[in-house]
Amino acid sequence: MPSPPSSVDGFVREFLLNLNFDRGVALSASNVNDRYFALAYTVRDYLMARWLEDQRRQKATQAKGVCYLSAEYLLGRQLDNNLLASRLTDIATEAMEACGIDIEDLRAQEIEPGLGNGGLGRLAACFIDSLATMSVPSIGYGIRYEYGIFRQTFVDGQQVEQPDTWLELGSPWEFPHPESAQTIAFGGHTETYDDEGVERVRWVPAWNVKAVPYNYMVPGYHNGRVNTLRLWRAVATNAFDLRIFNSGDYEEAVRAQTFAENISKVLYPEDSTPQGKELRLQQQYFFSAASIADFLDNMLSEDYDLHALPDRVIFQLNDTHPVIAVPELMRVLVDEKKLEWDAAWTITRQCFAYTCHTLMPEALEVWSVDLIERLLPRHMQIIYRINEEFLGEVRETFGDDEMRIRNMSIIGEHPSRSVRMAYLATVAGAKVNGVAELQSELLRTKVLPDFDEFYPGKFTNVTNGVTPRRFIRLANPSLADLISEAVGAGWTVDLERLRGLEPFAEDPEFRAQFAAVKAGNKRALDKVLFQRDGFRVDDTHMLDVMVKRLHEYKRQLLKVLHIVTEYEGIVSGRVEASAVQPRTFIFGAKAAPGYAMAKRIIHLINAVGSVVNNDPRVEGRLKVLFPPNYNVTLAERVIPAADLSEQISLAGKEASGTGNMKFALNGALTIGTDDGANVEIRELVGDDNFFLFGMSEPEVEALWAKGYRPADVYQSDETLRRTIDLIASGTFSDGDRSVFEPIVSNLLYEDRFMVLADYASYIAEQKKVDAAYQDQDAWTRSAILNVARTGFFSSDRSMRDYIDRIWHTPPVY
Ligand code: 26Q
Repeated sequence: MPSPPSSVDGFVREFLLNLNFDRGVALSASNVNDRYFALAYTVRDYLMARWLEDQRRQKATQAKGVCYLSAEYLLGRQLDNNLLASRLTDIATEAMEACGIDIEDLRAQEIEPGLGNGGLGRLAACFIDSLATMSVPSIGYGIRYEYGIFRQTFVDGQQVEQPDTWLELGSPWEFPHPESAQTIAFGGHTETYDDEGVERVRWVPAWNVKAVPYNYMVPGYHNGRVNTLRLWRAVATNAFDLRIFNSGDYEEAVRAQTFAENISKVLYPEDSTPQGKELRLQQQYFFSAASIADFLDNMLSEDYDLHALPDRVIFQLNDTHPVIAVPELMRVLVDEKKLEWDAAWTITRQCFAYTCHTLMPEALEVWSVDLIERLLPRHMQIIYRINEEFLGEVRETFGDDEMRIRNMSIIGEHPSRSVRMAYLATVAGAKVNGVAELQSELLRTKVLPDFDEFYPGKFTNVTNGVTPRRFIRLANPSLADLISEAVGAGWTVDLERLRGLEPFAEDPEFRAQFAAVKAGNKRALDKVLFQRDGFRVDDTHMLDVMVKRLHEYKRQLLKVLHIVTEYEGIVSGRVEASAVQPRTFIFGAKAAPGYAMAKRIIHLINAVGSVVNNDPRVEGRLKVLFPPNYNVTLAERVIPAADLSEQISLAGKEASGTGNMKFALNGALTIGTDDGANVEIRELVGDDNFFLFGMSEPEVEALWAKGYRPADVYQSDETLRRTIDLIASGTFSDGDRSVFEPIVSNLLYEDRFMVLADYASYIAEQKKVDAAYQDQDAWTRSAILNVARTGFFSSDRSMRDYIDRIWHTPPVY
C-alpha cells in the first residue's frame, strides 16, 4: 500500500511504477494517454486505503445511510477533482514536471463521463461530492452507460449528434466487480403456490441479465473519506452462453447477448416528455432492482431483522426514474423474504423518499399497464394492490368522491391505462420534496393538492445546491485564492463564510483585484475557445451567457429576440453603433434529438450568429458564440468568465435551475424571471444586485385565464415587430423565408411560453444592464455581493436540509 502523499519523489516513483507495470510502457515510449492513466492510477493508489476502510466501516457500524438512486450522474472530469480532494495537486504537478510532463496535457486527455442530460444528473454528482465531504454514510447507485450524452456538432448551423465514445480508451477511474454481479429478471408470468399452508406468489421470469457493478471513488474534500458510486452494466447471463452449446443456434445466442447488453448501452438524451420506450423501462428496473439487491445482500449484517430496515437505509428517488424500486422492494420482502404484506408495506413506505424535479404535467412519467404487465408481471400486481389499499384509505378519509378517487389513482385510465409514477412515488415516499421554494409550493398546491391534503406534512422543500469544490475551487482558482486571502480557506466546506466578503465590496483595492480575476478568466476562456472552436473572446466585452439544455420553456428564443433587436437597431441606423455597450453572447445548449422545435432554435441561434459576426456594421459591438457540445468541462471554463447570467424561463416552469447558482457564486449578475431558485437568489443578493423582469407565476396564470394573443403583442410593439420581421424576412437564412417560418408562426399564433408577453420587459431590463455595466466599479461591487450572499447554494447545505427534513442520517466520523 503506498504511503500517504508526502514527497514529489515518492509520487514520481509511484507514477513510474504504474506506467511500467499497469500500462506496460517505459516513460520514453509512453504517449499522453499512458501518462494520463498512470497519473490517474497514482492518485487512485493514494485514495485506496481510505476507500477500503470506508467500505468496511459502512458495513461495520450499521449506521443509517443514504442510497441515492439516480439514472444519471453528470460527473465531469475526475482527475482534477480527485487530486484536489486528496491534496495532491501540487505534488502531482511537480512530479510530472520532474518527468518532463506538463500535467495540463494529461488533464486535457480525460474525456468526461457524461452520464446525464443536464441539471438532474449534475445535481446527483454535486450531492455525492457533498455527502463524501460531510462524512455521511452513503452510496450512489446508477447506470454505467456505454455511451453517455451525445457529442454535439454543428453542420451548417444545425445540430448533428455523434456517439459519445467515452470508454474508447478505457477509464482509469472504474473498478469492475463481475464477481458481485446481480441477476435481474424480466418477463414471464406469476403463479400462486402453497407454502406450508400460506398462499404465496412466485414470479417465473422469461429471461434475465447480469448486472455487473462498476465502482467509482467519491473522495471527500480534505477529510480522508472516500465514498462509492456504484454504476451497473448489463451483460448477458451464462444462460445465453449455454444456449450456444445446447441448441447450436449460435446466431440466436449472439442476438440474445446483444439484446441483454443493450440495456446499459446508451443514455436516453431526452430530458422531458418521456416517450414510454420499453428499453427505458428496462433500464430503470435493471438498475433499481440491482441496487436494492446489492444493498440487502452486501450492506446488512448477517441475520439482520428486516423490520428494522428503515433504521438502516433511506432510498432517495432522484425523480421518478427509479420508482420501480418501490414494488421491487415489496416483491423481495413479500415473495422472497416471506414477510406479511402489511409489514412489508410499513417498511417500504419508510424506506423511500421522492424528489420531484419538474412542474410540467407532460414531463411526469407514466408507463402503460400493458408494458409493465409484460415486462414485470409481478410488479404490476403489486402496484395494483398498493393502489387498491391506497384508494381504500382515500375513501375512508374523503368518502366516495369518485372524481377525487379517479384523480388520485396511481392507475390512470386516459387515454389508456397507465401507471402514474409520480403518484406511486408520492404514496410510497415518506417525504416528497421539490427542488426550490417556489416549485415545492406549486407542487404541493397545484400539481398534487389532493395528496397534500391526504398526507399533511409529507411535502417539503429542499432547495438545490452546487458543490463549491468543483464550481469555485477547481473552475475558478484565482477567485478561490482571492476569497481565501480575504476570509480564510474554510469557505470550501462552509460556504456561508463567503458572507465575510461583504465588507470587501466597499474596498476599491479588493474590487480591482476581483475585476482582474474576471478579466483573467475571460482571457483563459478566449484561449480555450480559440483552441476548441477557433472563437475569440474580447476581455473588454460584457460576457452575456446562456448555457442550459435547449427547451422552449427556458426561452433561448427570448435571448435571440434581444440579440436581433440590438442588431436591427444598429443596422437600421436608428442606434449609433458606438453608443452600444460591446457584448459577446455565449450560448451552450443541446437539444433532444427528436425535439424538432428545439433544433430549429439552435439553427436560428447559429444563423443569427453567422450574420452578426460577419457584419462590419456591428463589429466590435455584438458577437454571438455558440460553442458546440456544452458539457461540464466547458461549463467550468465559461461560468467563471461570465458577467451576465441569463435565467429567463417563463415563471412557473423552471423547477430550480442550478446553473443560476454557479454563475452567482462566480460573480456574474443575473438577469432573470421570478422562477425556480432565481427567487431565492434575488432575495439573498437583494433587488439592487439582480435584474428582474417578466411576469410572475400568478400573472402568467392570469394572462392565460384572460386569453393570451401573442399576435396582438406583436402588432402593438414596434420594436418587437421589426425584430420578428427581420427573422421572417430571411435575413438569417439567405433570403429563404421558409427556414425559420415555423418559429415565427409559432411565436405569433401559439407562444406557449409567452416569449412575446415578456419581451418588452426583458428589453427594458437589458437596457438597465447596459447602463449598470457602464459603471464598472459599481458592477464589480454588485458582483462581489453576489458571491458574498449566495453561500446558501452550496450542495453541503442541501445535504444538511435532506438530513434534517428527510433522511435523518447524521454524519459518522
Ligand atoms: C424520463 C423518462 C424517459 C426518458 C427521459 C426521462 C428524463 C430524463 C432526464 C426526464 C427528465 C430528465 C431531467 C430533468 C432535469 O434535469 N430537470 C432539472 O433538474 C434540475 C435539478 O433539480 C433543476 O434545477 C431544473 O430546474 C430541472 O429542469
